[in-house]
Amino acid sequence: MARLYEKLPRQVYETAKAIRDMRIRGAGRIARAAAAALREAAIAYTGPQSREDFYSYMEAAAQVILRTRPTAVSLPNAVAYVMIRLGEAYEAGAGVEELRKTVVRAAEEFIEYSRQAVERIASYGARLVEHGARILTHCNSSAAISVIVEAHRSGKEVVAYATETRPKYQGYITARKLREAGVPVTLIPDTAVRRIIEDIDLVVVGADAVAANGALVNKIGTSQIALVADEAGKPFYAAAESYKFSPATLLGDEVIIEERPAGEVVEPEKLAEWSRVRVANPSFDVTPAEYITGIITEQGIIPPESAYLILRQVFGRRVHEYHRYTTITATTILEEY
Ligand code: RI2
Repeated sequence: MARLYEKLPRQVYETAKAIRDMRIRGAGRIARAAAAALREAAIAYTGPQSREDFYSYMEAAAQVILRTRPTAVSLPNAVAYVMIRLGEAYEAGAGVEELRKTVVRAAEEFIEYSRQAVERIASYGARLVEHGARILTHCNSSAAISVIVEAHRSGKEVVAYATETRPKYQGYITARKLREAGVPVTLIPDTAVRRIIEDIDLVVVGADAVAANGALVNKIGTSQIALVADEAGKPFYAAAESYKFSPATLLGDEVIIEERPAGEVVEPEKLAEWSRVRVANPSFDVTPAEYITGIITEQGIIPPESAYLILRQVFGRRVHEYHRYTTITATTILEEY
């Protein structure tokens, strides 16, 4: 495998590193970047004009992209979308040029689908929002932001609350984005959610993965917000494209929760001072279906219990093939290249 890795173009490693270091982040963006990296790899292929070589080269590229972050299932789903189509063309006997075109076409199809999915989510989600609504969001989700911005664009005079989202403060990005779109926004510490929940009409967050039982895996702190919303009787929605639903959970697997470096929680240059303290940095948590009012997908707004139906409809007979790519991500993370 090492020999094949050497032949991969630089862009593949750069994308993988950027995903791992969270310079490319957000489940949807990661997925689109993964598909784009596979497209670039296919275009850049200069190896022997043999179908077998091209196929193993693309498998190697897929592996590098997959071994970056384990939780957002949109990553293996995007890779699988492309690689399954490559596999089918390969089985049908296609030559290198045809295989290359198949990869480029599939990657572009996925990217286009993903963009349109976020637009549809914006439009479905905005219908849930009443005039003058006060909306709380957490972390930085382009799907959740799209709902808030679309409600604002349609003249509903919404206001937003964004949590800071320790430890990496992605809530700052959200607050700026909402402000740039003209939405009045209040930035709050994560710890202030229960204090301000009475001022909120609904919560809309994103998703890194949705399990077959309707549980939501999203940025750490999401489940606390869901509990607080439940206690206060406020609706709690997740905005999730269908490729954020986890086919592996149909087969009984759990979603792996990424543990990130301690240097994101305490100042990295002061890590030595903390050497006698274990610092935990789980990046995601799980919100059970019972705390979720609905999931806004590009196919409509569904109760969380219908996650199973979305999975059956989207992945159907290909569930085992998708599962293979999820397993690679889950078992082999954060390796150095
Ligand atoms: P969109 C992010 O993960 C957040 O947890 C966010 O809710 C989710 O991805 C979905 O984001 P991270 O990459 O796809 O910041 O909606 O760890 O943009």
